[in-house]
Amino acid sequence: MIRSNSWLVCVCVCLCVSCRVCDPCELTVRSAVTIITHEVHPVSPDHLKYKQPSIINGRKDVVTVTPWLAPVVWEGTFDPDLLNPIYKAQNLSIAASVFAVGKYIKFLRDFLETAELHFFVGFNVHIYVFTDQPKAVPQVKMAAGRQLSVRSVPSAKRWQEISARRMELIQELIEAELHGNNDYIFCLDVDSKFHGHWGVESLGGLVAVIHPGYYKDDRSVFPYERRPLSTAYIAPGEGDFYYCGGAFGGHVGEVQQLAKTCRQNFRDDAEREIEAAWQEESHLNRYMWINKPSKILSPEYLWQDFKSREPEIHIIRFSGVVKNYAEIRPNI
Ligand code: 5GW
Ligand code: MN
Repeated sequence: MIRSNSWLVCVCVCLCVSCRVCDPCELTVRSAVTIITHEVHPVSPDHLKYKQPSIINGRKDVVTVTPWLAPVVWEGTFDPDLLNPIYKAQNLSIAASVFAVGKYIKFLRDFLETAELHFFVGFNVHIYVFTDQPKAVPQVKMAAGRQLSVRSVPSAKRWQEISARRMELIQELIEAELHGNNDYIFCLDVDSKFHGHWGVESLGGLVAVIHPGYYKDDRSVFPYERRPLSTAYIAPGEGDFYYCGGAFGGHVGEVQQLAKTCRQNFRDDAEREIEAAWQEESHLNRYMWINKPSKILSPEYLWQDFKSREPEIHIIRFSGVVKNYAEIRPNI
């Protein structure tokens, strides 16, 4: 089936044999249907004017491609003058999910207001807010083509409950509403603000953001789940990068698969009375290790306000605010 937005979607039915291609614990949680998406080549409008690309000059202080040949997006690796017209012609819709439960509702206004200024400006954007306080959702003026929907969720006493339900609600949202209407989705933390451009350069099949806290570290010190009993287990000599739980996304079909797998793994762990070190972030890291992201976003896409600026960070696009944990978190 060829979709109007230039994606070719093949549905393959995989017959499971013990071929050792898949990790056994992934096999138990994956459905027999795998959706593979292939992005077809970008089509540029005729006679588009933009800066000449160079094949020898570019960022030399950072790695801009992974060993599996996925681009790593840093300032200076893409040209919005070229990308925007290409993606504009596709009339895309980008969804974003954000949870604002309990005291975290106070972060929502800044998140929404700054999203208006920086997040996919000029594109169709649909933000889905999941909250236990729908009446407290601030009225934020949104530009044409942008909309907000509010979804009620029950209050939760423990973060672990919220975390466990995030993947489930994202999966349900995609299955019930996004397929066919939205092309991409990003799942974002609410305790963050946009400070700079975040646009179509971030689009890809499966998109992960490098965590700002560990990007210079050896993988042996990444805070992956290290107990083999957990489905999120990654051994000390394994893994690629440490990815953020606070921002991830991609094509809706890919994110549906991710959410479904992480949710199931979370449940399998719960049955064995084990909770991964960083809950869904651990499961996300396990998923992204097996299912290599097709695009990686640099820590420009989720910095932390308390961190001092590093020389390779030329722009901060989205950043976590400093929070008073004692004030905002329910009893953990
Ligand atoms: C988070 C931690 C402990 C207890 C409660 C929460 C919590 C998270 C909450 O009470 N309400 C809520 O809406 N969240 C959602 O989960 C927010 O979207 C939040 O941005 C996201 C992740 O939690 P964070 O931001 O506290 O996690 P870190 O790792 O960014 O500090
Ligand atoms: Mn956060």
